[in-house]
Amino acid sequence: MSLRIGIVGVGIMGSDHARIFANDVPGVEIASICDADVARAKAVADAVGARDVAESPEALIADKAVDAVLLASPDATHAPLTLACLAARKPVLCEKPLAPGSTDCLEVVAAEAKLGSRLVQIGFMRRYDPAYVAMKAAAKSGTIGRPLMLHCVHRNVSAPPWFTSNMAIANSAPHEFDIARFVLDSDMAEITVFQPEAADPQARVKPVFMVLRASSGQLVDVEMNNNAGYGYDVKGELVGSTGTMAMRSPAHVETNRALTGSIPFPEDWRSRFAEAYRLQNQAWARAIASGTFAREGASAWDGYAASRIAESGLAALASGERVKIEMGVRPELYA
Ligand code: ISE
Repeated sequence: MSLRIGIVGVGIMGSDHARIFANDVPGVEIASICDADVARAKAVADAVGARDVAESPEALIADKAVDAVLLASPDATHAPLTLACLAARKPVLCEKPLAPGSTDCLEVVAAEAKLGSRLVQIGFMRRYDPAYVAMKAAAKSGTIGRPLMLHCVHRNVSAPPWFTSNMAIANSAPHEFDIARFVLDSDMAEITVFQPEAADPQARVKPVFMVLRASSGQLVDVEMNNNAGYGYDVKGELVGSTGTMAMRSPAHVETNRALTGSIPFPEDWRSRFAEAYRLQNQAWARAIASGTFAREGASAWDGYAASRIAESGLAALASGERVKIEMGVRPELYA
């Protein structure tokens, strides 16, 4: 019997997840879709052959014909709807962030720990990207010696109108915060945040440059630029004591003409990390079908940790000082 998935929110992310589940994840069917825009929900449901359009997220989560839930609704709804999935004992893949604030993340962590079963996975899909997986393996195996530094660059073409300067740290950079913890297998102890004084003082969203010290002693630097202009460009380089490992962005073509060679940049994350999303969604569905959870995926605790780092980064930006990242006590469930 197919795993019946309900999708809450079919905006840019939810509709892409619907496409991935419909085309690239064997053994699942999209049973129900819900969106505040009912017309959009119906259009996506028709496109992917979903049986139902639910009246509300709560109705979708309660639907006995829905076995598991993907949340791609607005950020502020992630934690309460994840709690509703836990109450219904339904596995949930919640798009990042788990919550805009770490306190709400901890509420989810506490609820899942009380349940005593891992039902929550957070959509930090870069953990499935082959480049970061290779970096993590190199860090663990000693292929490039002792890991010392991780250089990260995360550039978007342009920030949408609703995007604020703080969201560079709170919404975009959590991908780097999580992937640094994943690759180095370490929490982050401190963060310092800089902004280029040369940036346009009128700019709504300015670039930020962050330096983090990992609890295991490495340094991580992150350039976050939501208005790079030229393309969607994510880079990563792990520096070890005897070598380095750098990410190569996947490109299918290089065009040479008129004395020029060019390799196109993707417009956004959906194509750049298409393989990561596909692998993440396949692993999530496979784990549920086998009655386990995707150990390599991001847990609710990982969602909390990324949020704590983001909050500390915002405090560091405001103060201009280095900020210690204070973490709560990690429940045994996430050991
Ligand atoms: C955005 O906030 C995301 O979460 C996307 O996954 C990421 O790729 C994008 O660069 C961020 O701005």
